[in-house]
Amino acid sequence: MIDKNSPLPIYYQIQEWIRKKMDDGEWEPGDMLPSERIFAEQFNISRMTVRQAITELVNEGLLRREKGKGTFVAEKKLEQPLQGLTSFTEDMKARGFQPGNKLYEFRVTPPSRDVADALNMKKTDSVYELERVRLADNKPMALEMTSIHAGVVTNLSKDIAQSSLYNYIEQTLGLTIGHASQTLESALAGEKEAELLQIEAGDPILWISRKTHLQDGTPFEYVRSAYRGDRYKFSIHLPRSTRRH
Ligand code: 16G
Repeated sequence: MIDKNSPLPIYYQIQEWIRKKMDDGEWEPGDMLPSERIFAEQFNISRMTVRQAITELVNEGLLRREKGKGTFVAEKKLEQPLQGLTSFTEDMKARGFQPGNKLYEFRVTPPSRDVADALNMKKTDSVYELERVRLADNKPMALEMTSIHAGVVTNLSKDIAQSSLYNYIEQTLGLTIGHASQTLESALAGEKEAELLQIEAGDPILWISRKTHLQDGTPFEYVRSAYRGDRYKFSIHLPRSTRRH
């Protein structure tokens, strides 16, 4: 298993051993790893070496540490393509997960200056403010803070906010969603994100901001979402741009 005469560093050999256990399905997402002490005794190596091996796999997202509990095999990350304007509900259904929602906030207010700018609103207009934790098979995936132009998307209710917003907009209101622009930035979870996403403060998250328009160009939605860094990876197709001479 571990060859102390090999030119490969021992921590690396331990990592390969752990990876193999996971590849072979012997260790599955959610399984707890033996403690550092047991590892060290089993392989007759120092705990520091074990810690180094594990820390790198935690940083890669293959393992996760839970304070006071131990180290666990992490869930596989969900790969989300960034092209195509889809809704959370559609994305989860397409993957065979049961989409869910926890609605923490639902109110109608005048828009903040940012939202008014983003959605071309007057100060006297109204906006629906929603705060939702989006779930896949009951597990929190993302926290969404959504502002919806109340003059465009009318009669929104708590019930609707607890299911699919895009479905309501398209099927019930008969509007056509056209395009969106998005930005992504990495960050560390603060207390609020950590609590709602069931992670630790300081864990990695990805903030996505989206502004969405109807087909006629009217902006109707401005959303800031915090995605769990350990549950998501984003993919994008990159056609070679036409070269300029
Ligand atoms: C996605 C969108 C969000 C939209 C929601 C509608 C991103 C970053 N966000 O989560 O802008 O409001 O879908 O989902 O992709 P729903 O129809 O399930 O409510």
